[in-house]
Amino acid sequence: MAILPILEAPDPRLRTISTPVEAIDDELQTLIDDMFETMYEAPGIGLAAIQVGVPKRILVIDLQERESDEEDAPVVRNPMVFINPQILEGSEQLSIYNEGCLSVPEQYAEVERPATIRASWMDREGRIHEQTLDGLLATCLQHEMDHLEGILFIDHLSRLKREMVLKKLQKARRAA
Ligand code: GNR
Ligand code: NI
Repeated sequence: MAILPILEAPDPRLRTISTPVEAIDDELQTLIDDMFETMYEAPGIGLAAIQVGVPKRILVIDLQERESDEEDAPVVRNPMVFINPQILEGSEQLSIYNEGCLSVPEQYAEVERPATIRASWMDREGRIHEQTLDGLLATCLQHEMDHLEGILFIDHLSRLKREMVLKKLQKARRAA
């Protein structure tokens, strides 16, 4: 297991269009394990392979939600792997979420996306899934799938807002 370095904007590698996975082999299993370790350590709720420099259509997601609404309730892990995911349908109804991205660290902005999606994907055993997703999982999967096309959440903002976020990111870096 290894924690991999996460690429950050404006790294041009984040603009790569990732290619489909052809075979699920040991090398891929190791990459998936490393992606989970990297995501949990960051910490984040999702990670696309391109964020660690691998242009393949692989995502890991774990919303790490609390068992109850109590502030100190234990967090439950529910690791999900999405290989070659597809969105088959998106609802007309949209939902707004204050999104962040490990590749745009500590910057947040509201993004509007379909509230419910029908998606298909392969898991790490190569089993095919097709499910209707909503809530944070639907938002997160759409955010991760954008990474596969070289798209960042800031691309959904107005040019003015996007440039403000990128400026703040540069400023935070200079201060670090
Ligand atoms: O950790 C993350 N949080 C998050 C919050 C709202 C919407 C999307 C996300 S994904 C992000 C991790 C990340 O950058 N994945 O690509
Ligand atoms: Ni992201």
